[in-house]
Amino acid sequence: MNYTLAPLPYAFDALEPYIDARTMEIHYTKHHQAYVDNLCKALDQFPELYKKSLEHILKHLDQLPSSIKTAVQNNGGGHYNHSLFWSMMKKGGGGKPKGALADQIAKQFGSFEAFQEQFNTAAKSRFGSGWAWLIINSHGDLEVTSTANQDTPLAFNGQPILALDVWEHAYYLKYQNKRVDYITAWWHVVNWDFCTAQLDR
Ligand code: MN3
Repeated sequence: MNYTLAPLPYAFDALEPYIDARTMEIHYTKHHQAYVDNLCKALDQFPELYKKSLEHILKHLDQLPSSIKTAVQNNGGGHYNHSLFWSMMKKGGGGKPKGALADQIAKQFGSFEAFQEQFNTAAKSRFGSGWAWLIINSHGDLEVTSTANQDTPLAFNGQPILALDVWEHAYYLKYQNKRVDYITAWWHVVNWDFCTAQLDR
């Protein structure tokens, strides 16, 4: 058992009123914890896999023993995605990125607003459960995309820059079926400093 739940970088109520404390508490202590536990349950059967990084494992899912592939894809992805997601938000976040990320967004999408619109569309139109992403794609360009369930951009060689969880568990208590309201509110807590630092990874 090698993976553990890292401390949340802020209090459950830090992202109020945009993301409510009860949702944060359940999302982190129940959902994220379950991904960690179930990832370990799968890897415990093949402990040598603990020597590989989670990123490596998620980039090479086809190399996994078939008996645990789906469990690792879902729960390893869940652990990886949520770890990023918590860090990509902060109290007093929002606004626009600065520096290198701002420049690259302007170059690639024309403007921050044009990028935001593409991202919103990806987040709104992801059917069912999944994630919206800004990634660096395999050509080294910024790209907006989305994934189903807990699939990660690592599987298609994408490096995450910004992520939004659009599973209902991320917003249903406060926003019910109004995913668009959740997306709109979430922009107020984006941690652009963390996202910008992802460019240099
Ligand atoms: Mn989630």
